[in-house]
Amino acid sequence: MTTPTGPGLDLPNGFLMGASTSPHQVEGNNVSSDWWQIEHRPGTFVAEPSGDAVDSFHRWAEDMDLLSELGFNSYRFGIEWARIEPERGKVSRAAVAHYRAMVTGALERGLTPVVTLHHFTSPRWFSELGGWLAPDAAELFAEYARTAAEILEIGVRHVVTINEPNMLAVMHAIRNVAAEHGWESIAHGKQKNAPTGAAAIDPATIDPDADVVHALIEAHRAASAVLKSADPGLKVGWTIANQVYQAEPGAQEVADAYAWLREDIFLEASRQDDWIGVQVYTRHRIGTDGPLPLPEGTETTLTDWEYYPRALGEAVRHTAEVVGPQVPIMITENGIATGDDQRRIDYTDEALASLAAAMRDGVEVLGYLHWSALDNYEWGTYRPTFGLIAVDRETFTRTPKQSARWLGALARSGRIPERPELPEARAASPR
Ligand code: GCO
Repeated sequence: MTTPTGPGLDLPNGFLMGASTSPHQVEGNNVSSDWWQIEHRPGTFVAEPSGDAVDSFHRWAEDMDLLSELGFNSYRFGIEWARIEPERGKVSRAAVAHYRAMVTGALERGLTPVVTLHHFTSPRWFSELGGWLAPDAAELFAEYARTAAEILEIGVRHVVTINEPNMLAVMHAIRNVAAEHGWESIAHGKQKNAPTGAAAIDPATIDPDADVVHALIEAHRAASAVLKSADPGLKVGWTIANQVYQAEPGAQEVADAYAWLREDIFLEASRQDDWIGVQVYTRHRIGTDGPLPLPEGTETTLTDWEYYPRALGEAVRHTAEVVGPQVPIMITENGIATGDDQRRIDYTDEALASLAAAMRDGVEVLGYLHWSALDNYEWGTYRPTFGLIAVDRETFTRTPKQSARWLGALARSGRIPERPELPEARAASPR
């Protein structure tokens, strides 16, 4: 694989280039989690249960070998709370040992671990207590963080407390609406249709649950305090789903109000963190009546999102604007669900060019972790393939795609592409 040519931005020393996964989506058999329960509940809306996923619980070393050999220097993976604490107060020492081995394995392969403590799934017992709305949710999560500190202490520098709290808040609100209609609860904001012919619940039309928003911020703060007291050198943050809300003419106020509970309140809550994760895929245009449908003929991906690579640069710029320059940014998820791997390269090339322009304009970025390392379980279905590496779900054989080699070569080169010809690419200003 030749190093991608053309103009490019030399990356800062220590810039992390790699890929991300999450436990429930890749490990398999997460049987003590609330998601597993939802997947197997009679009449569930979930099209496909996660099952074995891609068996990364057993094959994580192989995953890390591939990422290292491809040229990456970082891997974001998660610790599964439901494995660490399958019953309230009962810590599995075997699970702690398992994740300590993963941290050591990453470090031994030259992969800087970025570790997520909560990635949409919770222990069933926690959800049965009311989840994030349980009276002692923040304390329960902080206690889990205290246990997780035993894993992080052997060499993790960057930890994510909660993945996409803003999506969690939307999911709670959607469950409330589904419950009002007597529908199976919709467990993930990306499930567009309520079950059995009921009217579609479109996440874009549901406001996040404000009580959950505040509970998540409290839980993040409580866990951060525990982690920092366990290891003051730990860099603690969380990852926010950036939807790149673009106001149509005359709709700025509507767009700002729409973005507040869905994104900006979480960005503002990050101003005292060590870093913030940006997770972005596409944009959403907001008109005076709210979110606008995609115009006929818009190119979309396997998740029905608009193909819009420059969302990356726009999300980074917005995050920096709201959070402030004192909190560096890490891209912890960016990618595309597609069966056309060349389109994945096209998308990522343009996305990175928009990132380079933002970095040229002074935004401090710590790294770029692509979603996802592996084709995996996309919350109810295996159809949307985000992976740089394909996985045979019978044999679990891993096969790196051309995009994996292309991005790995970029990682090795220490440069990301610049595309001055792109309409929004900003003039390369001296840093
Ligand atoms: C999310 C999660 C990931 C998804 C990815 C693609 O943002 O929903 O962090 O688990 O799989 O974003 O939808």
